[in-house]
Amino acid sequence: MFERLRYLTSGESHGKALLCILEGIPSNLPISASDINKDLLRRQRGYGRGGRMKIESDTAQILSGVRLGKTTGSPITVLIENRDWQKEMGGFVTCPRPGHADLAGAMKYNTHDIRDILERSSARETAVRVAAGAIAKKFLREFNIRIISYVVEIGGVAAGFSLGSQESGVGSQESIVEEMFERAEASPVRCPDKEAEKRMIDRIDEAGKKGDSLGGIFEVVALSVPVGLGSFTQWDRRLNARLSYAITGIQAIKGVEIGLGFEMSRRFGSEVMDEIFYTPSLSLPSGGGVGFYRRTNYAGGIEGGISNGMPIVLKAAMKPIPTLKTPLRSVDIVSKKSFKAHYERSDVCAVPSASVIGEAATALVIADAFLEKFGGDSMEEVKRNYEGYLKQIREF
Ligand code: EPS
Repeated sequence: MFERLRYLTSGESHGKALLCILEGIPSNLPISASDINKDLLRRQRGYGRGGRMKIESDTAQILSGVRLGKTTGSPITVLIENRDWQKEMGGFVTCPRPGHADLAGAMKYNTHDIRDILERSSARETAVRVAAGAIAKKFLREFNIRIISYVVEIGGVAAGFSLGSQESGVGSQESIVEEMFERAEASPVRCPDKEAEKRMIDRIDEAGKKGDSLGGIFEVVALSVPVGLGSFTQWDRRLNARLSYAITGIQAIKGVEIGLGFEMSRRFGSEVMDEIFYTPSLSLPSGGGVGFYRRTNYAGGIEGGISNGMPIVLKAAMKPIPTLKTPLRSVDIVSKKSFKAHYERSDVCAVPSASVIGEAATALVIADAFLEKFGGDSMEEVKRNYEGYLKQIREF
């Protein structure tokens, strides 16, 4: 799936630290810990998070691959310390939570201490994935590509819009997205629709009072992606497949839609294809599709597994967090006796955080596909290759 970028994470939720090694970022990209910390903070915010987020204040330490404020081309190592770490990561756990990795994980790894499983299956790991994503975003920004997100639904409360379901055309989509993103950044639930925001907060409060949890849907948009990333030539080269893989690799994500997604299947073909137009003087911000344009973006910026120069739009559905204060029936793995799973500390809703993680997963895929197409060892080389391609597209 990943052709030019590789990354691995390690670390446990209550272990000493989380760590990530990202390989394949070219040399001479300016990067600092503060570029990463901005996104770490955005991931930690959000209405509905539990007590843990008051304890942690995630900060990145860059351990390798950066010298004098610039990447060297060597693997980049990022470390985030856990404040809430404990020797041996806390006590023995024998009660599996329904919906979590606990029982299947314990059986698979042959342990009767579920702590061995839950410490790594926890979504705490996403902190360091967001760090890797922040570096990918910084790389993409050099080519004016931006990856943004916002929340469109929480616990069945939907915002009054979703770009993936809209019929707006080319230039207007970019400006709509920028405006929605600004409003999302100022919203405690990362929702640009003020009226829906209030109802989402009420719904989270209602769930919190009941000791329950909520999921939701977020949208990620990649702006100014050039035409030509990904390929139809093989199933695993398709950009939509690569994005879906990375997004469903995020803890608790249960579904992905590209563009109009499932809704496409309910309409006539003539209603969901993006018609093609041509104006010689037109130059899109992405440099992609120069002259050619579409007035709609049902495809979500990908046709035949290839970016088509329109904004890439995807939606992801997150299930409610399985760690609940509400007792649920389960069975102790040592005594084999029934009990009711019950936990004191938990998040009620982490959809706003998940949307920031979705940005990171998307950025890593797009940076990888970009490097696959315009690869080089230094930023200067990648830029030269990219400019040569833009010239070819302009003359097409
Ligand atoms: C998580 C459970 C909670 C969350 C945690 C993910 O942690 P704890 O069990 O320590 O209260 O707060 O999320 C994070 C720590 C984070 O950084 O997002 C889980 O079980 O997945």
